[in-house]
Amino acid sequence: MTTRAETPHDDALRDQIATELITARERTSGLTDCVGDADLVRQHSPLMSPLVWDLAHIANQEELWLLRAVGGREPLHPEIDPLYDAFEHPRSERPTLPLLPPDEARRYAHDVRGRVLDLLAAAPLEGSRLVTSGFVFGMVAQHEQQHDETMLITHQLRQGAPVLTTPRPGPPPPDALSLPREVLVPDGPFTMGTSGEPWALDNERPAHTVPVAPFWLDTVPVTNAAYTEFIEDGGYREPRWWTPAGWEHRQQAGLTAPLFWRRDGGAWVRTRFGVTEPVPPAEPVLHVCWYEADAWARWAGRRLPTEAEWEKAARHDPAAGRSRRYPWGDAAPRPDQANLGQRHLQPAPAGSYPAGAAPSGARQLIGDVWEWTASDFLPYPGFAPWPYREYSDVFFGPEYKVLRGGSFAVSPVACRGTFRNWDYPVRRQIFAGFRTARDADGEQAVRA
Ligand code: AVJ
Ligand code: FE
Repeated sequence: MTTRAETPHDDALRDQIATELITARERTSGLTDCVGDADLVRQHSPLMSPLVWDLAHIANQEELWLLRAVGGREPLHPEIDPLYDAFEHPRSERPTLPLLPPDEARRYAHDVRGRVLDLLAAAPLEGSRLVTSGFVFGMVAQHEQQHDETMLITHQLRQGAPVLTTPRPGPPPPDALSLPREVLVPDGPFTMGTSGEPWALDNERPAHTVPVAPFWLDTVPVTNAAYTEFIEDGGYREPRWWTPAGWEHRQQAGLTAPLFWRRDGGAWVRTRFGVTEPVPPAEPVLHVCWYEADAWARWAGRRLPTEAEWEKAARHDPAAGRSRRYPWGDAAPRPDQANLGQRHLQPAPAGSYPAGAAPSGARQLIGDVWEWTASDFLPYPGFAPWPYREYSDVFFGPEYKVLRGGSFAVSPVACRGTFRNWDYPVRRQIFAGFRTARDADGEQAVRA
């Protein structure tokens, strides 16, 4: 036999790739078909691209990586490549570019996708590193889902009547109010990062052993109720809780509460996707920057966990002595384990998803809110940029802080215990909250 063997495994992989691409496109369509053309081309915030830019950028990346790099095809519209290169034009200037109008952007995305599904039926999934295990197809599906989260952030910043609705998460389990405040993660090295996860991105690689001293970690993310105590205690007026850079930013930006919060009489209300309602006390706090998370932790006598601590809590199985894909094991997330994929437009109450708990008892490490860590975004020992430098390599350095765990807006395909996100410490529009830690020095856990 000289032709490529069609194994059942190969068929299953092609089906999985097609499902992930189709799932991503349904979400993209949902986020762009729910508003009119004026809302698609408008810049809702200087921090964000117009939605129509994300739409054509998604298609352009898919064309570059799948039709051109894998399929060897000629460009469909070579003249538009520079418009959708994220490094040629910062977000703030994208509205001034001669972008494809909404109907043309949709047609471009549709044309690319039709050709990609044809290619997928025939392309080899071995023979080069790019296609092995379907990596580059998985990378493109993750890329579209990452931009879907970006577009959801644009929706959050958009003014006007609500256009998105999803069911709210259910109530938390009965034990949510009696959970210990913190859980112990015992002393010892663990395997951080991965060398075997087929669709892991370059910054998650390679697997390496990291020593981690014992520490206590919050069982659940910090809630709105706990965050409000800091506000009411004058936390925003006390320089001692803030780093010098954090205090300077707090002053200069006039921070007094999380983004999208406002006082209404004696109570806090917040606006989410066009709906204003009282701040729900049991929900993990969202839309705080790294400086606010860090200040809250110091006020509470604690600190943010390092990235290695976070990953050990989320992946290390002390019974088997190895790192797993998720807090609950290696199997893909079920809806009762994690709030992912924009099933809800909000985090679930703290203490939800007991079936998704880590061995330590920590809950909601995956899903609900991105969690700020203490760590700068740096390459792991042995890191090699792949398949393009602009994904991670050009961002490494102390100006970015790492976020872990994914939010309600993150798709399962772009979420795992090794996944690393990063942003500037001043950013608040992202779906980020935090939990805190402290060194373990032999005494008992602090009770709730
Ligand atoms: C990993 C979320 C920081 O949106 O800037 C999308 C993902 N990279 N297109 C970003 C990404 C290229 C990236 N983050
Ligand atoms: Fe992108």
